[in-house]
Amino acid sequence: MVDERVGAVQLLTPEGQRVSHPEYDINLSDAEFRGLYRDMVLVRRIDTEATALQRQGELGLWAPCLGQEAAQVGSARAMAPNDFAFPTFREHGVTWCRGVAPLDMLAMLRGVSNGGWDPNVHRCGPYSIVIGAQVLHGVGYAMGVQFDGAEDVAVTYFGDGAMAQGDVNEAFVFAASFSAPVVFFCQNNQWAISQPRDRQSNIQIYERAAGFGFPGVQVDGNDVLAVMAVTRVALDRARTGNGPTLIEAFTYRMGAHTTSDDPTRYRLAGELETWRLRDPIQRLQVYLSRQGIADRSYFDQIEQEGDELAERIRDDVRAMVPPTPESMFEHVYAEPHARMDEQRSEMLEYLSSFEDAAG
Ligand SMILES: Cc1ncc(C[n+]2csc(CCOP(=O)(O)OP(=O)(O)O)c2C)c(N)n1
Ligand SMILES: [Mg+2]
Repeated sequence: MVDERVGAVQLLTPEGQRVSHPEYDINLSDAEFRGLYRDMVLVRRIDTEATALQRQGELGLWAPCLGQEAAQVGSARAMAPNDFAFPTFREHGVTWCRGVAPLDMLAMLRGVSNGGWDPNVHRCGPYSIVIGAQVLHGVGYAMGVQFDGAEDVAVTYFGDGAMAQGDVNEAFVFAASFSAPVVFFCQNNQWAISQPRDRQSNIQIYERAAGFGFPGVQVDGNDVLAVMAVTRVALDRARTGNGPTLIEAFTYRMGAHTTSDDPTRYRLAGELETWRLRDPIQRLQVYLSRQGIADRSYFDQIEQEGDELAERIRDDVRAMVPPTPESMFEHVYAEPHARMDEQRSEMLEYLSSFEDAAG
């Protein structure tokens, strides 16, 4: 198999060796380095805990982000507080960095919320299940920012499979034509459910940007430093009026597509083993140890924090209160709406007929 990462921006090798790149670099304080490590470990912990909770019947579904922590944390930590993220259903690392509480990430998948959090508070949209829809939302938002004369940037996330979606390509055309302040962040995790990446594009994903008239860059998506460096440049470019960039983060979905999927039906175990050696957390851990930025006691402390977080999630998820049936009408329109009032009354009347029957 051709190693498609040749040419991808890398600042940290899978062995944890720092390498230089002619165009990209990153300088972080020790605390910032440790922060990236902490983010990735805790995100992995939330993810594995949520997967376990689904298996125990506490969640309807979960889409694991296992293996994609560097792509998500590196890009989201590059964003300014006022920038706006538009995630898919797999971006738990992004929502974590935007300050969304882990319990709120689980709420929609437990069926107790229609979204989970207030997008305006976190500057982060809800999880989008409709493939590619949030890319249009991101571009629309970015065009709005432009009309307002503000300096915020939209970062819209999507997968390799979404590259084949009409919505995504239409969003690219608008962003290019209007020089919209948006960063297109594609996590090429090699699979769209059971469809391999090479079934979706005859050329590498980042190369597609050229046809739309904006730059595309491929980055080692398991290298949190490279991802952060590349995203910072793309954000700057957008913020200074130079339009969109397509970032292809070359990574791997180490888990199943969702908890409803069995990847052993369509991919070889050897592929997973290859990618285990490129684990995004391990390589940063090796680097931090070698540089004396963090030691065993720090790693143990984060492990402990993860255990406590997982325990809290387990307890709190079971205690989540299901919404009342009529709450489904609450966010359909921003303002009160006669049709909604009518439908709500109709439903309440219908439900009360059951109470009568039971009584
Ligand atoms: C418009 C639309 N079509 C199909 C689906 C079913 N579907 C869910 S995930 C998925 C594959 C997505 O692959 P990719 O974009 O690579 O993202 P990944 O799941 O790998 O993160 C598909 C086809 C959907 N949710 N929405
Ligand atoms: Mg994919």
